[in-house]
Order: sequence, then structure tokens, then C-alpha cells
Amino acid sequence: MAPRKIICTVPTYNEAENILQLSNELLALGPEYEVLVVDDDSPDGTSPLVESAAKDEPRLHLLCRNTDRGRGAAGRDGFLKALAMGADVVLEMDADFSHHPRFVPTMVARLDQPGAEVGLVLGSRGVEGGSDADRGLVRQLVTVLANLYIRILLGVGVRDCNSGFRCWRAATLQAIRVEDTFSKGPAIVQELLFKTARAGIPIAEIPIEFVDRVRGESTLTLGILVRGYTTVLKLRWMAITGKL
Ligand SMILES: Nc1nc2c(ncn2[C@@H]2O[C@H](COP(=O)(O)OP(=O)(O)O)[C@@H](O)[C@H]2O)c(=O)[nH]1
Ligand SMILES: [Mg+2]
Repeated sequence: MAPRKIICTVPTYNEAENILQLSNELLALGPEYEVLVVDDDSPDGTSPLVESAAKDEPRLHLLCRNTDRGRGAAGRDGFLKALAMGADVVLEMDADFSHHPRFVPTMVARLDQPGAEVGLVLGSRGVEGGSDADRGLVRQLVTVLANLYIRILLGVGVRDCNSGFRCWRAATLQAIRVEDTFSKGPAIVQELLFKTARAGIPIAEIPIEFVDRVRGESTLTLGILVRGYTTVLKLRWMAITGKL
């Protein structure tokens, strides 16, 4: 197989307790792996921590952002930088070990599988062998309904529409014009999924075991969740009116 560059992009906000261990585990997957941390100048000093570790590790990179804070904007900038660095494959994942590095090689390998070529691989809780964090019944119901809502509204066939653990062929990010991404928050996950499906690019799902974060705090709030669901409506509307 031709040598290639696999860049794992990790958006961070206050992940000083997780980021170095995560990047070490990712870099240990093989010499073709690089890590790009996209930090929004976290008050807990995530950026200086990564900057200092990167001095001794040429495969570790930091993109520190000072304006336009948000999971979506950071995700977009991470993708753009990874493309500019010459990545062939780009991963996106959370810093909190909810998305475990041990699943990454299987996701990357799925891109190489012979047969119908896929352009995006999802780390999925919704396919056989995958599992979600141990949550109460209400949370599980919300997840099922949210996936149903997105699948119906956006007409995408995948089981885990909200997974932020993804492996992209660089060509897919270019084809969907990732530079035009407008979601500032976590709704970027649905926006890019929709754009990929609409472009007719085949998507595969690989089962993962999703666990809740152990260290640090989630930035997810009810407000962010609701905004995400209105973005899904907006995406549908844009598609209907030909603005997408
Ligand atoms: N750069 C950046 N990263 C963020 C922001 N908000 C969340 N993140 C990161 O995005 C990932 C997912 O966020 P998390 O708080 O774990 O959300 P949850 O998994 O939905 O509870 C984590 O790696 C966070 O550090 C942000 O505003 N900017
Ligand atoms: Mg998380």
C-alpha cells in the first residue's frame, strides 16, 4: 500500500487532563499517524501543554484558535489544516476517551476494503456490536428518537447520526467543500453527514463501544442540543430551497 498520512483532529476545550494521554495512544498506532489538536485557547492551559509536548514530537501539532469559539468552527478549521498538511485520511474524535483510539485502525482499514469504495466511516453505537454509555431509559429514548428524527428529516440511512467519531477520506472533505461549513457548534456533525449523503458518497459504520468521559467536564448543554436539532430543520429547508 502507498505511504500515506493519517491525521487525527481533536477539538479541545479544557482537556488538559486527557489530551496528552490520548495523543500518545494515537501516535502509538503507527508512524503514519499524526495528531492535530484544535484548541480554543482553553482556560485550563490545554494549548501550552500540547505546544510543549509538540517540541519533542514532530507528529503532534497544535492549532490554537482565539476567535469564533465553538466545536463546529474548530472542527472545520481542523479539517482545513489537516488537508493543507497533505492528509490522505482525516479522523475526528473527542479528547475525552469516549472515542477510544483502539477503534481507529479498524475505521481506517474500512476505507481500504475492496468493493464499493466508501468515503466516510462512522464509529457507530447503532450497528451490531456497537454500544452506548450506560444511560438511563429516558436518555436512551432521547437517543433513539433523535436518530429517527434526523434519519427522516435528512433522509440519511445511517444508524448513528450523532457520532462525532469519524474517519474521512480527504477527497470526501474536499468534495463536500468543508470550507463552507456554517455550523458553529456541535451541529457540524449532522451538517457534514447530510452533505456527504447528498453528494452520493457511500458511508460505512463500524461498531464502537462509547463510554462516558472519566476526566474533565462535558460542554454539552440543553441549549446546544436544541440548537443542533433546529440546525437539522434548517439543513432540510436549505436543501428544499436549493441553498445547499
Ligand atoms: N475547540 C473546541 N473544542 C470543543 C468546544 N466544545 C467542546 N469541544 C471539544 O469537543 C469534544 C466533544 O465535547 P464534549 O464536551 O465531550 O461533548 P459531549 O461528548 O457531547 O459531552 C471534546 O473533545 C471537547 O473538548 C469548543 O468550543 N471548542
Ligand atoms: Mg465527550
